[in-house]
Amino acid sequence: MPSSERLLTDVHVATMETGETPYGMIEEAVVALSQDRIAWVGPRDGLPAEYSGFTATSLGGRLVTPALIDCHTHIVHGGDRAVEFEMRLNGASYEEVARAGGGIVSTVTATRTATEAELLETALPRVDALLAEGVTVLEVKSGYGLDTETELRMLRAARAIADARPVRVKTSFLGAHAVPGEYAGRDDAYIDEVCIPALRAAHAEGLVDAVDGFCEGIAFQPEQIARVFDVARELGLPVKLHAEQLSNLGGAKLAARYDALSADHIEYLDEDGVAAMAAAGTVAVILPGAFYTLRETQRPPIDSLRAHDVPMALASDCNPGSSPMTSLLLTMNMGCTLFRMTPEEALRGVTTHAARALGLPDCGTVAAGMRADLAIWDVTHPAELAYRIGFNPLHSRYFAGEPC
Ligand code: DI6
Ligand code: FE
Repeated sequence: MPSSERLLTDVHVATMETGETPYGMIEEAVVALSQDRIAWVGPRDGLPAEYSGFTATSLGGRLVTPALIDCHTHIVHGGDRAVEFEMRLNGASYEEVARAGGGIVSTVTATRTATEAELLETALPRVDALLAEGVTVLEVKSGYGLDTETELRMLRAARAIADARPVRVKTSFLGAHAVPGEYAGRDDAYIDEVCIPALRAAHAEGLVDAVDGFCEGIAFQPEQIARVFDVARELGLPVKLHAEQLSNLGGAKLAARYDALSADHIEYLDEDGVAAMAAAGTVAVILPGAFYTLRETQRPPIDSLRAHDVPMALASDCNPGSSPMTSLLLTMNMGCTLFRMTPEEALRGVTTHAARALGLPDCGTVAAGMRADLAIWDVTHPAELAYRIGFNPLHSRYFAGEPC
């Protein structure tokens, strides 16, 4: 019998509130949930009388954290690129892979031929892998359609994830991801004739929560992204940007000029870009899965981001080409081991700062008034979440106040 008023007792809570204790930790705590919200959290001895009649569940000394948030994914797409991965490891050159129809083009072709139901069905096992590690909010991008019809179909499939599973979905329109074959050499025309009209159509259908782009030599130039961002601004949509992943085109600065929610990847970000992000309150989304898969060697400027107090989020970047990864726990481990983030930064990166990268004020910490989205873990210290490799200590998840 579901109860909408619950007490979680015998827990330690990493609230992720900033204050005196690392992780905002409260030992020997109680969390009171009312409907889909957190009503109260604090030390067991301080529980106000009004909550003492709530239905109590003892969690046996387990750790409670905010539920995890994956703030950058391309989880909806057709096909995969395992054969291309194998070809490359058997010595095929980039050209040979491309001639065999590999690369991003193969994912665009597979996505264009998939129905909405197929896009949903193939995304769900990947979504389930994330949920099994305590995720309750998932960002999903379009960007493998590159025509209006397919971009909208991807976004509809993304929205459908939230009907199929207990998870919240935030969508980002990524029409400016790559130039499709039929527009080769005519990237400006693609932006004007396809990307911007598709954005307007997707927005009119209520399918867009934010607008993203890929600012890179192999994708789009800052002035082309700016044209898309102008339309986002006109439509009242926040922006984010794949910036400085392979080179420095000043994408993060451009994003900051548009008060972007986030600039993502940013391996090649310079000090100027960091300062611009700090001034605009733009979150740095760190994506170690792509760094690892591409065997990149340039690391994102973590020390400089820290020095400028730029909030750092961590995300899976789940995509079939550069990050076929569906684990935020592994992402946290990679953030620590590859980039020297601390375990506390890593946990903040998939909770508080991930919420901020999505413009969500109602999740990412365990505090009164926030959504009752929680992860319960079989660990004694929160550093264990980032420390282990390939081990999932999730005990249970609460989504909108209900265990699941
Ligand atoms: N950056 C990436 O690493 C991926 N997209 C992006 O904007 C690559 C996408 C792919 O290869 O399918
Ligand atoms: Fe990405």
